[in-house]
Amino acid sequence: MLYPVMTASRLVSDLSGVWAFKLDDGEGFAQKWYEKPLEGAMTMPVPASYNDLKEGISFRDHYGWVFYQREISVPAYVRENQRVMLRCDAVTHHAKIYLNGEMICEHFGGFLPFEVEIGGLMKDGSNLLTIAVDNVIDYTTLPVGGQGNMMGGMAVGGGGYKESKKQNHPNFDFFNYCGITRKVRIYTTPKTWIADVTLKSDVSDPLSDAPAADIAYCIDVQGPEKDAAKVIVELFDKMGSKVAECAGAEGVLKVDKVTLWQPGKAYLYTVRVTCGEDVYELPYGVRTVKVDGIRFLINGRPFYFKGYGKHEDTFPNGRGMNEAMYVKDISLMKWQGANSFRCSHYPYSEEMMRLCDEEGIVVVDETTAVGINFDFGGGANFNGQKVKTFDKEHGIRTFEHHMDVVRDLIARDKNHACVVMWNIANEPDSYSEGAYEYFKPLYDLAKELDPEKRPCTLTSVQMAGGPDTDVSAKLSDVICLNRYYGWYVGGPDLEGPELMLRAELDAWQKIGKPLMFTEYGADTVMGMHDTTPVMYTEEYQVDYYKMNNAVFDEYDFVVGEHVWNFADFATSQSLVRIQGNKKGLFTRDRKPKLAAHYFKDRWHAIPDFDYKK
Ligand code: GCB
Repeated sequence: MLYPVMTASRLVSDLSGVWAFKLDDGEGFAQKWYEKPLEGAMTMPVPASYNDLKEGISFRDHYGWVFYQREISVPAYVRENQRVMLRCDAVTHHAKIYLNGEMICEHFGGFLPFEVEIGGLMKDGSNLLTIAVDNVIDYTTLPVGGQGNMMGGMAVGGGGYKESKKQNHPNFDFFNYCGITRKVRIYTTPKTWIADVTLKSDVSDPLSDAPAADIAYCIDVQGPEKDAAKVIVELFDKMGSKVAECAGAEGVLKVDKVTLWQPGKAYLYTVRVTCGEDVYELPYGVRTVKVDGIRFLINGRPFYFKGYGKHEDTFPNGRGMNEAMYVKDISLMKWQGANSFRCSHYPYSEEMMRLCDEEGIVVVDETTAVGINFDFGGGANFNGQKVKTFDKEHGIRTFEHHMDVVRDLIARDKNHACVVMWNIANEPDSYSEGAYEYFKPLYDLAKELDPEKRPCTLTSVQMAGGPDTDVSAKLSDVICLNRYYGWYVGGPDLEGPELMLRAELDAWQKIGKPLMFTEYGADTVMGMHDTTPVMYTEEYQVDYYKMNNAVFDEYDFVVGEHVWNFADFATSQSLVRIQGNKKGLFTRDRKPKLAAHYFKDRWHAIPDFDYKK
């Protein structure tokens, strides 16, 4: 799906601002709140997660629906002459959209965009727009919700506890922030319009000084004149000079001397598509990505991933988009000598992806598939009894939606130079009966839909064991491990875990694929110090990382290290979470812990390319 931009033929109107808002008391749909102005509404900014914006635990942990509302209008002459679209970039997790009391659209999944045509449905003057949002998660949704607290296993007397009200139980370790978390926009196009642009570059010899590139394109045109409309595609360099042009809905832009998009040294061309009356423009970086033996090649050279698993998590926005923090985070990454991050555990905003293209940050792009694992919480997460994740009768029921998420993610992000790999799922049950059958079609779909055929992976949980039990060994192009040797495994001992880590790497080495660590980390409370590095102190975090990194450095097939996490973040309350997950190198407000300085030294000494021979 194309990102909405203003061009010579398209208008964009941003509906960000303060909307009317009300928590559903259970009567919202029965009383048709969407038909008239919300009574007794409170104020709520869009975009933002609502949870931290008003006080009280019952507000923060509200279970179920909420209603957002505002008036919209579009001049009649625009509606007569153009298609008028309402686009939501992300509504978490389930949305129903009403215009003047009629439901016009429903969408499942909280982290990808959707849109609906509204021009023909609008009346002159003011129109009442209501967006109802549901935050309920269960074993049919992504992310997955369970029926008990996955980290509650340590609570004493858990057996006697009965919940007093319905609540969500995330089967994952981040706060279930919800609401209209990204922008809502109205945009227009001519009646015959450019519906999609797909680009794929072939670079003759990316290692030469002046490589040539063939950029193959495919333009999807829709509307009454789609067969007659003439398509022209032009390519402009950074200075605005035209470097190639081609006619037709499919073709190849030939560039004799291409400037490649490089990690840390981005270069973006502009692709301008003209089709009849419609004009669409997008930034585009030319680069290659390939797995070759135990190497991960970008532009033909062995790349080493230095960076983080992250979250879209700031105060008080929650998961709400925060462009100032995006810019700050990338500045901190560069300060630290990092070159990459993973969109754990859901697709990030389109604004962040565009920024990474612009800043030369390498991204591992992830679906919303987190929590597909019924062993979390000691396996008692589902109704207090042990159920196998892929049990035909009682198991997970996410597959169809998971396929849709892969489809929509690739449709949204396929043209981004920053994206070098797709992550199909985080810490799923990749080691039980049924795992291969569940995951194989998802990998196949990603490969089929991605014009670039980027590498695919899943980030594997410690419980998955090694290559003999984990389906990643067969399915993933790059083995991605989430491992906590010296924290959940063996902490505070670092010597035994070191041996275990080495033993695991010895086993993976035999399968001949590149491997990276997509998570490793230790909870650390900022300001907690000791001469003996005990757990939770800043000293322990540094020692933990030194041990793990020294082992990574011994293995040529280890092609990257993504720490867990870039910054402290909000999660569900539990005995092992001290006002959030504290594994950040930075605090939630982006102050560096000792380990941030340690990594700054380490990463500035590690080159982006050719670190391992
Ligand atoms: C994991 C998860 C991540 C958690 C992390 C932790 O394995 O993938 O979502 O936050 O561990 O800190 O326990």
